[in-house]
Amino acid sequence: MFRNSRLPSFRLGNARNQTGRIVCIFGFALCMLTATSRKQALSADEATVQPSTVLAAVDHRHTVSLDGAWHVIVDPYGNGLYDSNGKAQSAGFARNLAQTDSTGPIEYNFAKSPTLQVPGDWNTQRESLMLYEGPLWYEKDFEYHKAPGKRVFLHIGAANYRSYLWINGYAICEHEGGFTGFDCEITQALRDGNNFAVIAVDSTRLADGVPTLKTDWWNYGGLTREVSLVEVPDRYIDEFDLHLKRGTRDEIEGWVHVVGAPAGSEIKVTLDKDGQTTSLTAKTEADRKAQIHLVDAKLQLWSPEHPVLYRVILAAGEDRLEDEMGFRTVEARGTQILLNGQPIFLKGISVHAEAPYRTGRAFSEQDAETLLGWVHELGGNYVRLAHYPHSERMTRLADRMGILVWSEIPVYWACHFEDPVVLGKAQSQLSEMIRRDRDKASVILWSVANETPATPARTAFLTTLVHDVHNLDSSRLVTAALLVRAEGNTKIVDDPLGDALDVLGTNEYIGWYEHTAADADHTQWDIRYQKPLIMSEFGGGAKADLHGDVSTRWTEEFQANIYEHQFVMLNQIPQLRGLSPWILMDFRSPRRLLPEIQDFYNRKGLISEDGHKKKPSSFCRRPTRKIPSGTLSNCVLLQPRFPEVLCCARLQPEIL
Ligand code: GCB
Repeated sequence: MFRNSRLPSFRLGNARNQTGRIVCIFGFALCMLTATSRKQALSADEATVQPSTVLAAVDHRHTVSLDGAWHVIVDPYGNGLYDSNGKAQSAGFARNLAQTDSTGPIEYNFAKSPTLQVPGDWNTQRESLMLYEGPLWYEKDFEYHKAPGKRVFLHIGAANYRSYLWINGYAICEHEGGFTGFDCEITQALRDGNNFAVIAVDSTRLADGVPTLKTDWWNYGGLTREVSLVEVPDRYIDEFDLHLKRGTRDEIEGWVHVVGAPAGSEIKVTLDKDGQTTSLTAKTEADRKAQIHLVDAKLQLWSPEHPVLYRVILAAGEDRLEDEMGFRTVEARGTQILLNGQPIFLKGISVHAEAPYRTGRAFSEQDAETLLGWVHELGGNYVRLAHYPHSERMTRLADRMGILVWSEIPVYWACHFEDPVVLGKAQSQLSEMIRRDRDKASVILWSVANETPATPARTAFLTTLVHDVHNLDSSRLVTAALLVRAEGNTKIVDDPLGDALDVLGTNEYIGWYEHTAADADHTQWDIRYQKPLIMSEFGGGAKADLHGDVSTRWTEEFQANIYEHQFVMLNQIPQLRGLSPWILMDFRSPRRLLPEIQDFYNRKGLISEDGHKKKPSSFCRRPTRKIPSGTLSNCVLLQPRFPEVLCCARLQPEIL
């Protein structure tokens, strides 16, 4: 998110004094350098800080990667970043100065500092940074020759949590939010030839941040996803929305937005499937958007069984953007979720962006393949990407694999719901998430929150977010994982937010945080909304390979027993339309301190961080050739490709 009020006020050109020397005042130190030591790319007036944006389908554009080794300076007191009032300033390390005889003391040196890999959290790259939360500087030299008439953006896949960006000493933009990608225009600050980028990332948790101070996941800091340069023409497509119109099987509707396009500019949209093309031209209006309505009688619909993707080519003047997209509808009708007009049951699991095998924040294609591969192996057609937007590689792969996605922003637990500034931060992350992933057929649910207390301020805050989603993207469903209250053996879902949601999500931990596993068998659900319900979390912890009887906590047997009883209960919830138990893989959390069992890991994974499959995962994969009689006759085959695999989530008769 970009906040004007907090922009670094420093401009390199502004600080030049009459003798041609640049004077920077930083904290109590005065540093000077000769102006000739750097070739100036901009005059004082030209140097501007622009709001960051999100370029749609940026991963399909021509980019130059800046991934790899970056010099880093750990700056625990924010010495080079904040002034004595804690305000961000540009007069510090951003200038990447080197000591010469004519300068005052320069107390940092990027060139002599060690490196870390980007993408990657800093915590798992250097032992001493495992628990580090604070500012850390990144610097990279790069060569760039900009083609005439092009604009260039610096793309950041994710930087946790606040980041400040400079090119060649010029402040470019500032961003808040650790899990959404953003793009900053750097056209004017670039030089032909040698350049340097400096990015300060501060992972300090903020009471008024999103999320707020306490979370149950590791606060991995740094440039956790890819960094690249993106070149676009002067007029370029920054955003589009193309989706199948509800109630149809062949009508694609939406719009394409072209930055800088005068009204009446032509846009061509082409759909290509194995050489069979359909196209349409449309004209931009005063708002630089062209409305699209394209009919393709032979359109093949995307679904988990047939994840058909089209090549979609958007052409606007000199800009050409090619994407891969599937087309499907999703809607809620009564207590049903309909995919392409047909009822669907979401058989899935929750996943954190924790890297399998190597730990740390997940970012790579291989991470995505392992995590989503396990989801398929468990028989899932759906995944809840908790608790923040995951890497775009995950949603791209979900598109290709046919896995339906719940994607959410980190409005988690006790955010400062009374504070309009916090609302602004949540809104910003929400729109960045939607802008990036609105081209993914796999994403069917936008979640606005997880386990928030049902106060009036919270409900007003989240209702605003729900309306935002409906305004930004009316083609998908809005959900949230709600807390549930209990009276005796009855769980009551009456959170007032339920009014605004399209689909209810509920978390419960019978057998782990409350009661015994067997108590689930007698638990009734009183759901006060006639809407589809997803059991968005349930489960319990086990240390991989620790065995014992079902009453011994932390054993795989104890964990499996929770699942056994949960399915008895779940089978009795008529409006259950999906489940995503907690969680696919063990993940690091600073709240999980029990020695020899947790050691900073939340152990509720069905799989350990090094790939050990615990008992409940085989429970879900238990070969059962025959469908048992009685209540189990309504069980869902979780793995349509291997029909012998059975897991017992009941479908309603009308779905079967
Ligand atoms: C929850 C949270 C999740 C935690 C989980 C747990 O309800 O939504 O973030 O990790 O419980 O393990 O306690």
